[in-house]
Amino acid sequence: MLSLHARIRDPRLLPLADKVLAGERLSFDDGLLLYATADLTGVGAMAHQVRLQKHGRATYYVKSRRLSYTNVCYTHCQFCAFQAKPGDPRAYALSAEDIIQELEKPENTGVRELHMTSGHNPKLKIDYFEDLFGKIKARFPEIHLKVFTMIEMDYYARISGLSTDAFLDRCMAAGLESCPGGGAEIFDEALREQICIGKKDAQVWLDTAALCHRKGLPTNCTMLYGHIEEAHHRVDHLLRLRALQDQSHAAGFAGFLAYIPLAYQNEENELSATHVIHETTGTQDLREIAVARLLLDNIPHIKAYWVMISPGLAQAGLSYGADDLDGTVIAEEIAHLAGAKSPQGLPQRDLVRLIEEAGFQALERDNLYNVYTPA
Ligand code: V47
Repeated sequence: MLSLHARIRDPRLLPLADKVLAGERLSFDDGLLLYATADLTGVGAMAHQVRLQKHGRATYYVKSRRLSYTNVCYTHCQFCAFQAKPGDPRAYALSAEDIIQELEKPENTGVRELHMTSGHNPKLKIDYFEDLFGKIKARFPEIHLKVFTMIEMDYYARISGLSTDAFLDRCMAAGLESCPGGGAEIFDEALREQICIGKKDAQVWLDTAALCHRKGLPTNCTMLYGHIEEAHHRVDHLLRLRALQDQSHAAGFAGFLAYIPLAYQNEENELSATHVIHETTGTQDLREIAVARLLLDNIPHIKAYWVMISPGLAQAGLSYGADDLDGTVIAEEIAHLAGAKSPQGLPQRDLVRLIEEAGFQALERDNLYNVYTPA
């Protein structure tokens, strides 16, 4: 097999390859170079090297049901096609009974994770969430509850008149087990003001994630890319995640389990109505996965999110640093309402085929990356 150095064509990447092989951390400027170079396969080769060191050929997926308990949202994110303002005929909020009825449908048999992110609906307070989590866990104790972006958590704690700490204690006692990585968007303050005016700032997202970690609640993290941001915004975002993960690890907590680059879906939203923004391309998507694997040296799992970049490209992403295809992702709405062309869910057999045909080992996992052995 060719050595790593032999697979790199841009000589500027060679010192980075040295660092990768020595297990040394990459810098902000290294990150800029990873975005600037035309040598995508060189970047991919470095990311793949790290992926093989950390995970070998193991590739994870989970049987996941997506669900949003409400689409009513008082925050104004220009990139979002999901939100409904009160009075909108599409506006809804689901009860625990509605969600249980949904989960009882045959297509949800075997689901191991309920992943819920939603709008910011001022009518829903702590008692709603206690009722929701308590009833869902009572009916489906085997389903892991992964709920709230950091921004949702901050919002619902505030309108419940509680500190985030107290809100979290009550949600965890009712059954909350981990949190998805959404709501991070892009941390740069000026850019955030342009794509999600009025949304809580980066520090709120980071502080809330830090609090979750300190309470032993694992979370994921994301970055929304492919809109009006530039490479330096992305490097800044990734390094802020890395710094927080350092802190959480130093304090003895697992912190972020996975990072997911979210490719901007450019339909039916205000951002695309006011800017010319093209769909992300294959090289952009593969580079995001690879750069994440290289810069986020302390976050164990990198997902190739097939919903936003297509199953075929996510499969290629497994050779560019990703070790996780997310999962079956039944009934996803946020990306699909914004124009995602991927299927509304992939059967387990298709995920396994994607992974195995790319030469990797398919492992069904739970939310904490425990692997299920086939019966
Ligand atoms: O918070 C909204 C983003 C997030 C668009 O933790 C958009 O395992 C692209 O958080 N184009 C929800 N993205 C999705 C999410 C997620 C996805 C997969 C795995 C995990 C995980 C989390 O989607 C939102 C927002 O950041 N989003 N609109 C859009 N037009």
